[in-house]
Amino acid sequence: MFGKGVVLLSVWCAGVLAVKSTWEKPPAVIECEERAKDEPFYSENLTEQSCMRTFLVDLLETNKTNDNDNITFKQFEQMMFGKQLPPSGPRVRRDIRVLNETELHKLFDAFDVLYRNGTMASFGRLHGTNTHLKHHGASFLPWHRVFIAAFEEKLREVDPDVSLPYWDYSMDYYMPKPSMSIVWSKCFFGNGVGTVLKGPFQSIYGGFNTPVSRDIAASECHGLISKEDIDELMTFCNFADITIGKTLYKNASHNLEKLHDDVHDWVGGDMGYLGSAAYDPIFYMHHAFIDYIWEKFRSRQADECNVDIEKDYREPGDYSVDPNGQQGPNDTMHGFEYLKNIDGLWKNWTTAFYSYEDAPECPKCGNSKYLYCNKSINPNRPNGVCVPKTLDLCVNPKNWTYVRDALYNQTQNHGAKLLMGPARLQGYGRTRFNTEQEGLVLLKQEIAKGKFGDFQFFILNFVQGMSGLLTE
Ligand SMILES: *[C@@H]1O[C@H](CO)[C@@H](O)[C@H](O)[C@H]1NC(C)=O
Ligand SMILES: *[C@@H]1O[C@H](CO)[C@@H](O)[C@H](O)[C@H]1NC(C)=O
Ligand SMILES: *[C@@H]1O[C@H](CO)[C@@H](O)[C@H](O)[C@H]1NC(C)=O
Ligand SMILES: *[C@@H]1O[C@H](CO)[C@@H](O)[C@H](O)[C@H]1NC(C)=O
Ligand SMILES: *[C@@H]1O[C@H](CO)[C@@H](O)[C@H](O)[C@H]1NC(C)=O
Ligand SMILES: *[C@@H]1O[C@H](CO)[C@@H](O)[C@H](O)[C@H]1NC(C)=O
Ligand SMILES: *[C@@H]1O[C@H](CO)[C@@H](O)[C@H](O)[C@H]1NC(C)=O
Ligand SMILES: *[C@@H]1O[C@H](CO)[C@@H](O)[C@H](O)[C@H]1NC(C)=O
Ligand SMILES: *[C@@H]1O[C@H](CO)[C@@H](O)[C@H](O)[C@H]1NC(C)=O
Ligand SMILES: *[C@@H]1O[C@H](CO)[C@@H](O)[C@H](O)[C@H]1NC(C)=O
Ligand SMILES: *[C@@H]1O[C@H](CO)[C@@H](O)[C@H](O)[C@H]1NC(C)=O
Ligand SMILES: [Cu+2]
Repeated sequence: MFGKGVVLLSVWCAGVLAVKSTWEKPPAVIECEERAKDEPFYSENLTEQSCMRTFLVDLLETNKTNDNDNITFKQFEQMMFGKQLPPSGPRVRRDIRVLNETELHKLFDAFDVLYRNGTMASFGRLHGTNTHLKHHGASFLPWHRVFIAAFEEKLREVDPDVSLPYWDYSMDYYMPKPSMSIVWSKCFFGNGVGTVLKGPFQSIYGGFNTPVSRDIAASECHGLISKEDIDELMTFCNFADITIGKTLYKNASHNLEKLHDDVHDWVGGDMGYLGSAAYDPIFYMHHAFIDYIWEKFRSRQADECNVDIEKDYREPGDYSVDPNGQQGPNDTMHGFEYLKNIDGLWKNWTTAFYSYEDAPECPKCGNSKYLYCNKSINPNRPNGVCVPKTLDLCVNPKNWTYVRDALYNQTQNHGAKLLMGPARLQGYGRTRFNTEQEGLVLLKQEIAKGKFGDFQFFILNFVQGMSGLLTE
């Protein structure tokens, strides 16, 4: 199942479906259940449900990379991205709530261009293809570091003033209800439940032939990353201490990939599946924060642990859960074949390419009008942690009028010069159909093909379980 492209990020705890176990289980489901037994929060019932769900989503498959995607990623090799200074110069990444209005608008405009000219879909497909080459193992951190830096470079081709912000959800964590955070307003990510119809990322299509959707805070199994989680990571010294090897999610509390999976599943919808996650712009801001945490870890490794951070990797034979993962240090980096996995550990990514501004802290909170300090909001909140305002405090948001299907052919966005995309067929550059309804039709066609065999009775539940993806 690992090579198939779509895997629910956290395997053991998706428990949305009510299932009766009277079918003959396919080998992939049995294998998934076996693996789950090694996990710290093992629950037989939940595992059966979530392995089944994973299996069904696998059958739907998202699209594999195509020729156009290959051209897109070849460009990074041509510019020797990583080996030479980035064409658009160094950049600083900050929490998204610290950006001023102009900066936010420039960011959203750049996303819009990359969406309309097909770049976002190329990235979404690369991420969702051969997922075993960069998940559940040692290459997870270095691969995603390069992937989002490459995406950021594309944003900067549209507008050189833009850099990729991070979303520090360890602030949202201490809100009474993190789902009420300002990020879920029109000022930032837009609505957190159902099809994304509000805010700057409205009406874009995701990996399942449906508009991007979310289902935040739907399950108690998945949470955001807390300051305590981060503090625990910082007690370790080696790459192997915080990454996954042969065994899935061992030592979960100090495993950065597992913690990251939980955030994907907490957001839900497209973000909950490897095949579709990178179609939701939140993906990039989530991963920028994971990369930020990793960078803090690396600083500590160098300063306090005396570790050579360009060489410290996992041990041979213990690179990834999937034995075919090709996640060794010298294996090529998927999609960026001119690089090796270990090249993602070069120091100069964060010296020559990008650097991080520290996350906002009390009392100033980065001068953000969306963050504040109030100790009484949650007595468990560690000192110095800012509290995001609630989503009702997004005042006078811009009336976003992005026309996602508009032909892409203008100099716009604050005068930035744009490359002109190729003439586009309807839906070109996306994996997409036009409407959610058509997506549902596709799913039903797949079901009708009998792919699900003995599992037909299960499908209704499955479709309901997918409601975040298929209906508002
Ligand atoms: C697991 O499912 C069985 C059958 O539905 C039920 O009797 C049992 O209580 C469940 N166990 C847990 C821990 O939920
Ligand atoms: C794109 O490149 C990958 C490997 O980089 C290859 O497996 C795939 O066949 C290529 N796709 C096309 C359509 O050429
Ligand atoms: C970054 O460091 C690596 C390894 O030392 C080197 O090969 C690469 O060219 C460097 N990149 C830049 C932009 O200097
Ligand atoms: C927003 O930040 C940019 C720098 O990125 C600055 O040039 C601009 O003046 C700021 N705008 C406002 C309204 O503060
Ligand atoms: C889990 O971590 C503890 C220390 O925190 C260590 O003693 C133990 O060996 C680790 N287990 C695995 C399987 O890595
Ligand atoms: C990777 O390649 C380097 C240099 O070619 C070599 O020194 C190292 O032993 C290799 N590592 C592994 C695990 O093969
Ligand atoms: C701080 O939070 C508490 C509890 O939510 C609230 O009652 C109080 O008004 C807040 N204080 C300020 C200055 O916002
Ligand atoms: C937002 O813009 C649309 C299209 O320009 C317009 O129809 C609508 O009335 C506007 N809404 C508000 C609240 O200004
Ligand atoms: C695209 O832009 C070019 C140059 O600005 C212009 O000549 C052409 O008519 C435009 N095409 C469309 C479909 O707008
Ligand atoms: C889309 O725009 C980006 C940024 O300008 C550019 O790098 C890319 O080549 C464009 N893609 C297409 C298909 O035109
Ligand atoms: C994959 O792409 C083809 C066209 O290249 C399209 O017809 C098909 O619907 C796509 N499948 C998915 C699942 O997006
Ligand atoms: Cu990923």
